[in-house]
Amino acid sequence: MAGIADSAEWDALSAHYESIAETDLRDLFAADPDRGSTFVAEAGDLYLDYSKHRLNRDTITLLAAVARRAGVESLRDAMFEGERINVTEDRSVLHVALRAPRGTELIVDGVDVVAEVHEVLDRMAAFANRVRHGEWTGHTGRTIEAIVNIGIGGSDLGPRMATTALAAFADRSMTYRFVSNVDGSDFLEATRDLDPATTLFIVASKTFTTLETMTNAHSARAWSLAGLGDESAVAKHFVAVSTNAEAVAAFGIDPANMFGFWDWVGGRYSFDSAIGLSLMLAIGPDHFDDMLAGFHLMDEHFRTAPVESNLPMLMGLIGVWYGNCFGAETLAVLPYSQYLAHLPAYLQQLDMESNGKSVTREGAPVGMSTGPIVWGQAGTNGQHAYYQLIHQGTKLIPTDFIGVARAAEPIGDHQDLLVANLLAQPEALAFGKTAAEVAAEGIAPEQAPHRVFAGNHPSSTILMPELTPSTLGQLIALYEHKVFTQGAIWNINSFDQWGVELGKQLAQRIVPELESAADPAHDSSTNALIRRYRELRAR
Ligand code: G6Q
Repeated sequence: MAGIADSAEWDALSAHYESIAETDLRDLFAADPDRGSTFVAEAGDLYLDYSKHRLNRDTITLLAAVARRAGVESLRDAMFEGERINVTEDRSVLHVALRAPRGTELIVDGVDVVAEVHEVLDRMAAFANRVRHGEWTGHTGRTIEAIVNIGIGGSDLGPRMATTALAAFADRSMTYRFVSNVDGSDFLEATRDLDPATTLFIVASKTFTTLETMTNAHSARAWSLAGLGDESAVAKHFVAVSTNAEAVAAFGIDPANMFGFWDWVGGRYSFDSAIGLSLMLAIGPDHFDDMLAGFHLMDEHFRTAPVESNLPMLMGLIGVWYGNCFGAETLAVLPYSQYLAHLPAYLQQLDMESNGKSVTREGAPVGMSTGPIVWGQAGTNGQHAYYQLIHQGTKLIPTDFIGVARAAEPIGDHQDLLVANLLAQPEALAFGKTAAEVAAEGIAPEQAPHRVFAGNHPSSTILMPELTPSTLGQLIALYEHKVFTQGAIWNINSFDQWGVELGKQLAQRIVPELESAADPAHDSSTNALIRRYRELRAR
């Protein structure tokens, strides 16, 4: 299949780029005073302002033509119908089925996957309610006070991000911890102040073979048994989330306490499956349902809205515009909500693991720049650190600002101050400060070049009324489908992760070499590092 770059639609976009590339955001706003209220789109509770981008109506029309030519809509429909669009693993991609309403139907290989999803959700809800209501007790009969999720990557980042995001909805009488790193200090610090008699571990691993997770799970079991002294305690203090029932049973977890999911759920698309059990324990089944409804709302928007008003498609296309026409390399995601502190790390995996690919679905070189480097942290902290580079550096950094209108628990004027910063930054980035404006402030001429802000730095602003389970679901689905849109345009498989698999194998090869005294068998650098490590460890 010819790549999108070989199409007439791409040629038209490229020609248009040449004509608009030098146009400044100041010019665009001067030419169209209504721009701020017309270059906007809404879906559910999310309002997207994309007026501060270096584009006009023609750009959107041409980008939409590119999307149609690339077959974004047909690939989307294929995903929703359960086709095996994850071609390298020969799997369906059905995270949208995880939030399909009860009673709807999606038959894949003769099985109604929606019914299966709700069966697991019901089991999760029954379990979560027992723990939350104190009916599920530990080995000594005490109620559970701490939940520790052990998982990594897709089995960690989602529940970790969402448990922080929805802390205002959580049962505050329990403690929630997340252990992911194989560095023993992660486990030690997470459990240091916990009591084995009141701690429940969730071992979350799709494969139940991942080195980090299994190492932490075994340490957790040893920690529990050291405190409780009896193998039978495992059944009361460990549950599993996995697709590998055999390995779960071999670990000693009662299969009745295993919550399953399916090979058509990718790790980074899984926190609304059983992988979100820790989140459900925190916020309760009803709030979890509200979150799924939020996801579904955005799924339906993505499935039905025309490209030009489809939020995920617009965001995906704007990313393609900067990445492939302007040559931007990164995307900053800056949520102005402390509850969303883990969102950038979550989106890093979602985007970079999905679209960090260099060959097409057919295996040919992709021939164009693909997924961006995603980075950021919660505002306003970054303003006192790296925003300098966005404002006055030499790089083009498109930015997503994310804001929440109402605070979960308002105190004083914090929220207005937070939102004032959220609004001020995109404005300053877009419009900068000219030499004339600097001079008018009475700045000495030799200082002026340092005080000028070139402006013309593009950004989107996403606003939501409040951060709730539903709006979080909408936001995450928005980014999932944005990533999908871009992958479809580049014709890459956004649903495999062979680079991650490689990492899983490489370390396994070195482990025995660290233990042995034999000559290591790598390149000279790795060999020298292995020898140095052996030496340092022995000192
Ligand atoms: C996600 C990736 C990866 C995966 C982890 C954990 O899409 O595949 O981040 O989630 O490697 O894998 P397990 O759940 O199998 O332990």
